[in-house]
Amino acid sequence: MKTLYLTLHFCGSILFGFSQTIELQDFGPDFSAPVEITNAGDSRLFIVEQAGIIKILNSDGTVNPTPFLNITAKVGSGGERGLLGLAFAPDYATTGRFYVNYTDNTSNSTPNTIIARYTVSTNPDIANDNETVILTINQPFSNHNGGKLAFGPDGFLYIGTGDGGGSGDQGDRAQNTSHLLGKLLRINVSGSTYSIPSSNPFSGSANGQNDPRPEIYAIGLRNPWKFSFDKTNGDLWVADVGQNAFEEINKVSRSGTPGDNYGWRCYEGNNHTFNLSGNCPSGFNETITPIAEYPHVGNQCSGSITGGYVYRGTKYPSFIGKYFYADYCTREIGILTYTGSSWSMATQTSNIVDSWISFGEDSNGEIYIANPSKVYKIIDPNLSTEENNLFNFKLYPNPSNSDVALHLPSKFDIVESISIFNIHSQKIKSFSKPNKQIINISTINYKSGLYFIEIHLSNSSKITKKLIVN
Ligand SMILES: [Ca+2]
Ligand SMILES: [Ca+2]
Repeated sequence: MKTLYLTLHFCGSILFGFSQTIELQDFGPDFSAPVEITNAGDSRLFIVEQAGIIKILNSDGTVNPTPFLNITAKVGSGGERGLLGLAFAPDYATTGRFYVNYTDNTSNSTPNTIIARYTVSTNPDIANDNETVILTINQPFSNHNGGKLAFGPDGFLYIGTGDGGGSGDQGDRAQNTSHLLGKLLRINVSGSTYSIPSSNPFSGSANGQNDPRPEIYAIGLRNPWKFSFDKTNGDLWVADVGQNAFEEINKVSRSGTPGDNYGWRCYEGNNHTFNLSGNCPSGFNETITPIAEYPHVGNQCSGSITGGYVYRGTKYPSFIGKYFYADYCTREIGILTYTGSSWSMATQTSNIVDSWISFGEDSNGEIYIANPSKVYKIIDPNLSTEENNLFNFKLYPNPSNSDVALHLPSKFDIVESISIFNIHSQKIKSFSKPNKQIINISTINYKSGLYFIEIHLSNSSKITKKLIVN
């Protein structure tokens, strides 16, 4: 039984003056430390349990009795260790290949991070057991193991590594290009093992012990938990867990520029100096400036960000183009909303009940979130009731007799175009870049019935409103 779990109100955007409300819909049975949720291009969700099990959660909320994969015998789990990442190859439908990221069981304190390939069996719900190890990275400490895997729009496998751990990146690894730790790696796994994309920043490295590692794509990460690609435009969103002061969210267009420097351990967040000794660049302006940050408040577990996704689903128009994130420590869920020139941050500050570990996206772009034992679907409870209030766009009178007024927000320059469709999806009127806040539309020649008004915004989101003509 699906139950509505809790309601969060976001009162954030000054520009629009709207309040975004979300609800969490309990989805599926209990899980044991679900640390990743992803899909293979169909209706199933794959739930990664930290101990080393991948379960299939079907769209009806049932879980297959036999796990998709069980590698608990190889995985060392506990704290920040475990089976942490899962990504299906872009050509999974034909190759059956998928990739996992886990810490092995050789040591609790200095394990190895293993990136490995598996394949699906002839049964689409069960994987083969045989493993091909792609990459091994020794961990100097048990924590900060990164763990996220995702294929970029370029078809390459991106791997988020933490700085290896300890505290304060005492090994100064994140800025050291001869280490794979503290990096975003990018490799081509379309062959039998892996190869280096020629556009990687150190693709021509001799790859000796003190040379830059050619697998590196970007540097300066502390513990990216997690990163994702925008399904629509390929933007790369990286949430990096902070040390003592700031949590940060980075966005780079179209997966960024090879060699991007995210700043750690020199800087946290937006130009907060942490430690300028060692391998630092000459200034903060040589690093990626986060698009959002928030400070820690209090002492113990005062901030630990969990990065999510830009919503690109279809069910909840008011979510489109917004970035969802959460925090394991403050137990909040947050949303970044593009305001036309920057991203405004809004978080819930009360009545939050859980330590949010991971987000997930299904093949339709709907998004999910997990606490240590449950997976929830994020939904907009106002979808059916708020059609005349989304972002304060108002339509009146509705139903209309001879004309209707479309009342845009004061910053109407975010509107790219407005189109009116009849019930047969035929466009009967459209105009672009409105030059005034209130637009009067004559409906005198419209047949009686239902119409749809689509408003396209400059952040690529679309709002659809129903209009009834008498
Ligand atoms: Ca580590
Ligand atoms: Ca940073």
